[in-house]
Amino acid sequence: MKSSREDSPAEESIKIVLIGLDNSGKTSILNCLKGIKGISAFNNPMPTKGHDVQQIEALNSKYAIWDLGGQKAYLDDYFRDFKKFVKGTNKFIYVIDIQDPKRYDLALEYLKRVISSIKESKNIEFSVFLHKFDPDLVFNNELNDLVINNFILKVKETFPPKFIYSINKTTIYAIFEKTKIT
Ligand SMILES: Nc1nc2c(ncn2[C@@H]2O[C@H](COP(=O)(O)OP(=O)(O)O)[C@@H](O)[C@H]2O)c(=O)[nH]1
Ligand SMILES: [Mg+2]
Repeated sequence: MKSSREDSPAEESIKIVLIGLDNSGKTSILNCLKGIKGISAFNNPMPTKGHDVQQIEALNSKYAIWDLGGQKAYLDDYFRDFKKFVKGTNKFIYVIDIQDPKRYDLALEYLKRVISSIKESKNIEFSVFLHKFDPDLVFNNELNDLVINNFILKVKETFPPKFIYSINKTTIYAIFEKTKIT
């Protein structure tokens, strides 16, 4: 869904782009940032169609947060016209559902495409959110420290040398907790 404000974003707002596979938690993160925590935890948000832009004001700064719906059809569209997302962007946040190891490889594949689409652009911060890292996360055969550490290695290998980025564990089941791990 396109927000009507998209066409006239405040010049001075900080542009953040949230991108990642569908169901990774982008819209929920955005809702938390907007202060409507809880709603997304109890109701499944509708999958985002296309992209949505929300304006948020916090700590005397204005933010324009672009939420790129992650369904395959849209992701492929984004790469056709990626300049639109890169233009004026201060920060990219790539969101990965840590609880979905079956789609780790797909998430890495898209991460690679995102990185190669923006690598020419200077001064864009880049964060990876290993999301749904809930406080009560239960480990099992498919999901455990070893699996996650291997995955983190693969995430790191996806970035070219000298590319500056951070990897963080995030969850909506805390007061938006973000722990920097690299
Ligand atoms: N366990 C858990 N579920 C989450 C978290 N964040 C979002 N979800 C759930 O993941 C699903 C997909 O979230 P959504 O925000 O629609 O993902 P999007 O497609 O990337 O926008 C929803 O059912 C959310 O309630 C989280 O931190 N932990
Ligand atoms: Mg969404």
